[in-house]
Amino acid sequence: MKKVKLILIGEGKVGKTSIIKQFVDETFLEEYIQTFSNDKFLKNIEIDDKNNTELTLEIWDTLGQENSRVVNKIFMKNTNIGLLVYDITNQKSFDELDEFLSQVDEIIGKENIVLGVVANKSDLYEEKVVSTEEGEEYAKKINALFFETSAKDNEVIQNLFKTISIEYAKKNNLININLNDNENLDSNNISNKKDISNINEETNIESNNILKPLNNSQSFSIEKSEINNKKNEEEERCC
Ligand SMILES: Nc1nc2c(ncn2[C@@H]2O[C@H](COP(=O)(O)OP(=O)(O)O)[C@@H](O)[C@H]2O)c(=O)[nH]1
Ligand SMILES: [Mg+2]
Repeated sequence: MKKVKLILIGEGKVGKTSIIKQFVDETFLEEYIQTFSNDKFLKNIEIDDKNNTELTLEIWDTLGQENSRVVNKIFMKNTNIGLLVYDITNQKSFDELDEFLSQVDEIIGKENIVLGVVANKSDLYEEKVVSTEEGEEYAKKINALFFETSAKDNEVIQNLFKTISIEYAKKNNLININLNDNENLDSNNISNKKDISNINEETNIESNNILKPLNNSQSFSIEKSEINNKKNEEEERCC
């Protein structure tokens, strides 16, 4: 099976280890445990349900030395998929993504990697300082997909890994997705945008969360009304 190297990059404490843990073990830890070992996690992911096509994701977690260029050089080598993670309650973590991106560009070359921008801790919406629009705009600028996630609540985590893997597979011609058989579309003529939106719809249906692609169907977040509903439910329960 094809092995694909995926790395999570971003400031310390934005939730990189938590995102991996939620995806791999479906667990979440409240307390912060600094990552000391350069852990690698393997997980198979289905990218084409109809043809049972799978990839093996080799997910690399940082050493907890996110700002060391020397460490990052080894860490980033031969990466296929890069997730730039920030914390929506921490402006600095968002502002620093550009520095991480420039390292990616230096070491791998932006054009050789599939990129995602991940706005984590969406459950802390009341303390949000980086707006969804800012995150989306940045993702668009650097040609990356955008995801708003909560490792704590397992929101958009499964969708994140699946969508980015499909994007990788498409860019590397590993799959030829033609979801609407009736339209008899020539896959070579499908515009990138249309193709991606179809995939997003499919992934959304499978997910337990209510997910709506935002602009151009290239980004994912929980609908605001869904968050408000949750808030109301909590308020009803508590008082
Ligand atoms: N509320 C909330 N806290 C989170 C979330 N993700 C991570 N955390 C917390 O943020 C802290 C740092 O997380 P960690 O995964 O260790 O960050 P890393 O340094 O980027 O690997 C820990 O205390 C986590 O419990 C999230 O989605 N929501
Ligand atoms: Mg960590």
